[in-house]
Amino acid sequence: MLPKMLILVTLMLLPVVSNADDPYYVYPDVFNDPERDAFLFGTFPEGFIWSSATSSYQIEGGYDADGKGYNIWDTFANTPGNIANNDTGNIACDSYNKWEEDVRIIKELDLEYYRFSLSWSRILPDGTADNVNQAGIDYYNNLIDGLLADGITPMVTLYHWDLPQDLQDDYGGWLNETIIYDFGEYARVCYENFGDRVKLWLTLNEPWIIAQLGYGCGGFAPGVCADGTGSYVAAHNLIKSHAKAWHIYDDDFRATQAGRVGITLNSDWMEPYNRSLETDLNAAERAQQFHLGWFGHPIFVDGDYPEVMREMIDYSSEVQGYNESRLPTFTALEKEYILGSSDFFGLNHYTTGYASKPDEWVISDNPSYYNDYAVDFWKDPEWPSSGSDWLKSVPWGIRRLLEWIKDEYGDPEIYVTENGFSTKDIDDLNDPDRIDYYQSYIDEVLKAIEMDGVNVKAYTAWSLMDNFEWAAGYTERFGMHHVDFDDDDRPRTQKDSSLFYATVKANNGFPKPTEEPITEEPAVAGSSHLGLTITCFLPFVNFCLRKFIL
Ligand code: PNW
Repeated sequence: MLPKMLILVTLMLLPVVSNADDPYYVYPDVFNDPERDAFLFGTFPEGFIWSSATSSYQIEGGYDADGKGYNIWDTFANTPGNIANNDTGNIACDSYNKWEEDVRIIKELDLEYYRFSLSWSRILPDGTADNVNQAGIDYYNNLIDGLLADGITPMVTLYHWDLPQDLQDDYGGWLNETIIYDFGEYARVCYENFGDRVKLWLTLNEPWIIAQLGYGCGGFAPGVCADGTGSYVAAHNLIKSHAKAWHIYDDDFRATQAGRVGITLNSDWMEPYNRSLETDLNAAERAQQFHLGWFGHPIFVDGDYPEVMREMIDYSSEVQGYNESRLPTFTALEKEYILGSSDFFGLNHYTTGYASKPDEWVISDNPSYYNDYAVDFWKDPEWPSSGSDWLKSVPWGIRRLLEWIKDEYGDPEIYVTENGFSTKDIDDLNDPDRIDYYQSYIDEVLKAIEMDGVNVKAYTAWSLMDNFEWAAGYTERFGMHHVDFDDDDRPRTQKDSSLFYATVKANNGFPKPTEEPITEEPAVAGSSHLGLTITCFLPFVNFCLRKFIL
C-alpha cells in the first residue's frame, strides 16, 4: 500500500507543477473542447447538500415479512421471463434486516443526507389507509431514528414504483383516478407518522418511467401494454396524485411540520444534432417537452401540458380516428390545483442523446408515444459507455439540462436527486469509470451554479450500494458499495468511487490547487483500499489511477 501511495502522490504532483495552466479533461480523448469541457476547480455554495440514494424495492427484501402486502414488482419479478436471470427483489440487499449497516456505511462516508423510499404495501398492505401495518411503520421509524442519531438527514420518497398489488388488481392502478384518493391518504399516513422527523419529501419518483415503461409496454411492472393511450392516462393520474399529496401537506401539515415536498422528474438532455438547423433545434425542444415537459409544464409553468404535446397528440388522434384526443385534459380547477404544487424541482439525470427531425412524420396506425412526437434520437457510439446500453457518459449534458430547467421553469431550486453510472464488472471494487463519471458530472453541476447561475441545492449519487436494477436484475450495478448477492449475509464493501465521492463531499467540491484542501480522510472503518487524501489533486489522482497503477 505505501509504495503505491508514494507513486500516486508523486505522479499527482507532476502535472500540476509542470503545467499549472493547462486545462484538465476527465475524458481527454472524447470531450476536450476547452470552452465546454475544461475542468473547473472550485467549491460549491455553503450548505450544499451531498446525498446518496436507494429505493425500497431495490434494497429491502423482506417481501412477505411482518404483514407486508405484495406489490406490483413482487408479482412482476416473480413471473419468469420478466427480469434478467429471473432475479427478484425478494431478498435484495436485505436492508429490511440490515438497515443499521446501511446507516453505518453512510456515516463512514460522512454523507449528511440519505434519500430512500417507503414501501407503500409495507405500510398499507392492501394500499388503503383502512389497514395500517404497524410493523411497517416501526421499520421506518427505526431507520429514520437511526439516521438522525448519526446526524444524517432523511430525504424520503413516497413512491418509487412499488404499487400495492391490490390497487392494480382492484382498479388498474395508475390507470384509474381512484388512485388519487388512495395515494393522498397514503401520503397522509406517512406525514402523520414520520413528518415530525422527516422534513424533505419527494412524492413520486420519475412518473415518466411509471407511465411509459409501466403502462406503455416498456418492460416494467405492472407490464401493461397501452402505449400512447394508457400511458397518457397513467401520467394524468400521476400528476393529479402528486398534486393531491402536496396539497394535503400544504393544508394539514406544513404549519406544524415545516418541511418541504417536491416531485422528482427524470430526463436525458436532448442535444440538437445540428445546431445550425432550425429543424434539429425544434426537434430537440419538442423531445424535451414530451419528456420533462409532460410533467414539468403542468406543475411548474401553467397547470397544463406543453402546447406541442397538445397539438401533436390531438392531431394524431384525429387522424387515427379517435373521437377525442388520446391526451386527457385538465379542468380549470385542476390546472389551478396542479400549478405550483412542488416546493422545489427534483431531477434525476443520467445521460444525453442527439435529437433531429425525421424526414417525414408518418402517423402510425397504432397509437404510440414515440410516434406522437416524431424525433429521431440516438447516442454517439464514441461517447464513453457504461454497463447499461441506455447510459453513455456525456457530462456536459447535465449542465445544458440544468440551464434549460432554469429558463423553462422560472429558476426553481433544483435538487439533483439521482445521478450515477453502471458497470457490469460486478465484483470489481476498483471502479475508475464510475469515478470519471462522478467527477465530470459533479464538475458540470458546479459550472451550472458558478457560470450559469443555476440554483442547484443538492447532488445525490445513485446509488449508495449495488441493488436490484429493475428489469436488469443484478446484472448491472450502480453502487458505490459492492453487495455480494451470493452471500446470505449480503456484505457491503466500499468501492473506490465511494471514497472518491466522500472526498468530494469533504471538500465541498474541487478546491483550486492553491487552496488548502481538507486532507482528513472520512472515517473509513476497516477500509483496505486506496485512501484519497490529497484531495485538491483529485483529477490527477484519477488520471494516475487509470494510467499508471490500476
Ligand atoms: C432510475 N432508462 O431509473 C431510477 O429512479 C432508479 O431506481 C434506477 O435504479 C436508476 O435510475 C438507474 O437505472 C431509470 O431506461 C431506469 O432510461 C431506466 C432508465 C432511466 C432511469
